[in-house]
Amino acid sequence: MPFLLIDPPHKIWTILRAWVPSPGCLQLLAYLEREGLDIEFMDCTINENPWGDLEERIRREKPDVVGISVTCTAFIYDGMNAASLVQALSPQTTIIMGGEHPSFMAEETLRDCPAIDYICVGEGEVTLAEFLRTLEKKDDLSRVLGLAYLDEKGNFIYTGDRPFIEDLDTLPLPAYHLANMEHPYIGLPSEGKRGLVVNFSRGCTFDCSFCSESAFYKRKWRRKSPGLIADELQLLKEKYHRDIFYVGDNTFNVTRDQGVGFIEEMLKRKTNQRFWLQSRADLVIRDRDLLDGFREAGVYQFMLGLEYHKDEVLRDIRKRHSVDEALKAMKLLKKHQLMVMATLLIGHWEETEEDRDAFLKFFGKYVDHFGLNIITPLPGTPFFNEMKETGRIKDWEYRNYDYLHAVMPTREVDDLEQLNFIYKNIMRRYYWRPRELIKLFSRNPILRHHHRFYITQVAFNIMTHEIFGNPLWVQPNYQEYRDYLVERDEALPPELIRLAK
Ligand code: B12
Ligand code: SF4
Repeated sequence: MPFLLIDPPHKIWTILRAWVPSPGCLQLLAYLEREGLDIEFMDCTINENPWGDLEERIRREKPDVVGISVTCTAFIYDGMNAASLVQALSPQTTIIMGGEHPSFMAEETLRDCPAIDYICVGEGEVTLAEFLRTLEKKDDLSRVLGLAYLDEKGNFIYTGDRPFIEDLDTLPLPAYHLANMEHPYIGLPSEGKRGLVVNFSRGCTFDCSFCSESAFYKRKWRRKSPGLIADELQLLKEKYHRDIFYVGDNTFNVTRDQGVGFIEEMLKRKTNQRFWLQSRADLVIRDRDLLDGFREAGVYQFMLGLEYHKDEVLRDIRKRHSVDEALKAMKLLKKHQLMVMATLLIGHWEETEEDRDAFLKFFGKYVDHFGLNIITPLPGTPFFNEMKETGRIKDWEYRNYDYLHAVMPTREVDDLEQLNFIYKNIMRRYYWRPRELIKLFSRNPILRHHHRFYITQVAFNIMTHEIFGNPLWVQPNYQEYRDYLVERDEALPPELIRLAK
């Protein structure tokens, strides 16, 4: 029974212009392939004419089952539009959607978009394989754990939690052969020419209130063993010539042995690849004696979710480390010649102008890569529930839930546009300082490359947008679904108008 997995047309990450195949989709495909299922993949983000190409493929193949991946809340409408299009072109196709947002908001998603038949709630591999087999045999789908759907009477049905795969080493290597790895778009231009995003673990044992991954993986952490990680990296080097990676694991070194093993393997394999890892301040301090090893193994940067410069706020969002620890971790990384990327959150309820000045001063001193975000109540998180209850969420347009747009006011600033302006202003104040501009000529090639890319392309584009009204950058092949429908000269059913934005 032919199954087509779709990463629907959506915007790519405009801040770093990262254009990479979804690691979740590639892992899912590899599993299905090993199970002997008949699968194909379409990453619409690299198509020149994304909606038109999707239309053509569905018309041509009319697959029995289509899977749509929607990890980010901000892309849920794109996923719904893709489902509606598939249903309109091939009504007999069964449509299943998966990913973080639809898992958390299964009922809402099913009711908002009748074209979706099923939602896979949680981790996809085992559920999807079982779903496809059960569907083919026309057996009872209510017995497949991890599925959500509406029955004939419109009742919401959830079949129950699918247990997590205990050992991620049992998974095959991601199906890179099904992605168009040589496509000129695929890469991480801010990091280097042959960049990619990879994923070696799932979840995190901490419970920051705003974090959707910790909620999605129920505060559990599972990882691939260092040997298997090194096998994947070696394949990426030898077959696909990829040498610089953003390792998307929420927290790479939850346990110390993961770091030790990774260092050993990478030193042994000598693949000469570079890595940007994500971790936490307290874990960097714990593993301070491994930092030289990490550097020698190819790690050039740690991204730490340091969030804010005030302990009250860190306590409030359950960060479970202190500002002192954040400072210590940044200093340690610098001491060991590792770059510091900090992901930071502004837009807290009690935040004042003075706080923002202090924030910039505090982080401006050590950070090389300034990952500024606006705190966002991602559906599925404790923070979302709290904000919903207190009535603070002002913008319910999920497209804006990308950490770059304010969707909640602060006590002082009620106007969301004003908060968006404040966000851009902090970015501007950070990057246009002499200390940052000097980095354009840094002796560290990665830092130099990053700053040249970021300042001359991203920051410059934002500045000319604000001064002269030039359009903000979006990938050249991006098309709004609404525009595609206009191109097709087709009116949208009224119930879908909200989605077609
Ligand atoms: C890789 C990644 C990226 C890549 C995207 C690559 C791509 N083509 O999608 C890059 C770096 C470009 C990126 C950018 C952004 N990202 Co990002 N990213 C991640 C990251 C680090 C890893 C995702 C991953 O590989 N997970 C592991 C796999 C195994 O899990 P998975 O993808 O969820 O897939 C599983 C299930 O969901 C399910 N499943 C998924 N799809 C389907 C489909 C079907 C049919 C079925 C049955 C099942 C199924 O099965 C899969 C296997 O078990 C996560 C954080 C994290 N560690 O999870 C953030 C994360 C997904 N990103 C996030 C966000 C917000 C963004 C951005 C919008 C901006 C930003 N501020 O970061 C941008 C734009 C997104 C984009 N696609 O361009 C958020 C999303 C939160 C939310 N609820 O909205 C996350 C969770 C991080 C976070 N909390 O901030 N990102
Ligand atoms: S440490 Fe990072 S990944 Fe873990 S719960 Fe907090 S924000 Fe999420």
